[in-house]
Amino acid sequence: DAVKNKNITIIGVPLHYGADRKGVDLGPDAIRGANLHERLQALGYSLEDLGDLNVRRSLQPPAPGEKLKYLGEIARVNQDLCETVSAEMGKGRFPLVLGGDHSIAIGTIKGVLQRVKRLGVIWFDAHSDVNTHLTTGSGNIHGMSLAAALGYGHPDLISIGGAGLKLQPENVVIIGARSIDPGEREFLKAKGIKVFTMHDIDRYGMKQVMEDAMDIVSNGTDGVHLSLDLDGMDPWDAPGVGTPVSGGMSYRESHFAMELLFERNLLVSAEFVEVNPMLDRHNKTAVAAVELIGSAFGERIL
Ligand code: HAR
Ligand code: MN
Ligand code: MN
Ligand code: MN
Repeated sequence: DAVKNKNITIIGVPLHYGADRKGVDLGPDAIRGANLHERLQALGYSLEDLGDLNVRRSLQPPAPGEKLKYLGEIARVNQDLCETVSAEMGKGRFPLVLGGDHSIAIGTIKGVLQRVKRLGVIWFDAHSDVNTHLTTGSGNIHGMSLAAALGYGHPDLISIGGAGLKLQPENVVIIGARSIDPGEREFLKAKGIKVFTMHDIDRYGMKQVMEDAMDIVSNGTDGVHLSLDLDGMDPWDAPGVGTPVSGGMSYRESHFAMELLFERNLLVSAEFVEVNPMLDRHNKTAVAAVELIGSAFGERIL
């Protein structure tokens, strides 16, 4: 079967400071509670769950207008995550990271980069997360994580995992975008990052989009990381997210994308982020996350 690495390490990161909104810190347990372990074990994977990284509670709220809210704690948690991911990959294991807000992609990607220098990334998201402290409107670091992984943004974010460790823009694709800020649009253009917007998915269909995306991220790389923000899905199917945007990928489109990803056997690591059970009904978004994980790891209808 396609995925060679049958040894998965689950790492929970109960961080909400990057979204500056409570509830997404409950994401890791909401996902575990949707039978993540059973689902992966049924596919023949051997799991180790490290539990959750430590995140400080009840920090002082940021000053009004702050452009890097909770920078200190976010940088500290991401450094810890980076080291944990890198150590697990060093043992030959596949890191499966559960968020938490999307700022944790900085730590995950930096940790993977320590092991796979030429890394491709598929960024599944309604947003492009390429703001910096200079372009952000909200000051929320979850909107800056892809820029930081590319080497742009505050020194305390881009230095995580070691100076000079970064993604190359030609090895990154964004899929499902439909909410991009003016500063982000300029950034994406200037760096030449390929974005498959919802318009492209409408126009070409998910099969073509995924084939093109996988060609790009696998060209000249030694592995691919999947960073999946649940708000990439349509809020109808994934209502428990902090920044829902209508007009997203359907349940079937997102499943199909995961199934195609499994067939190509490109992944070396993955993260599922922005699940907020406090905004949900019946844990629907965590259930969707586990179903997507199932498809990405080889589940088939028949
Ligand atoms: N672009 C906006 C900002 O930077 C919104 C970011 C949205 N949130 C996320 N990221 N969930 O994907 O504040
Ligand atoms: Mn995101
Ligand atoms: Mn998003
Ligand atoms: Mn390339």
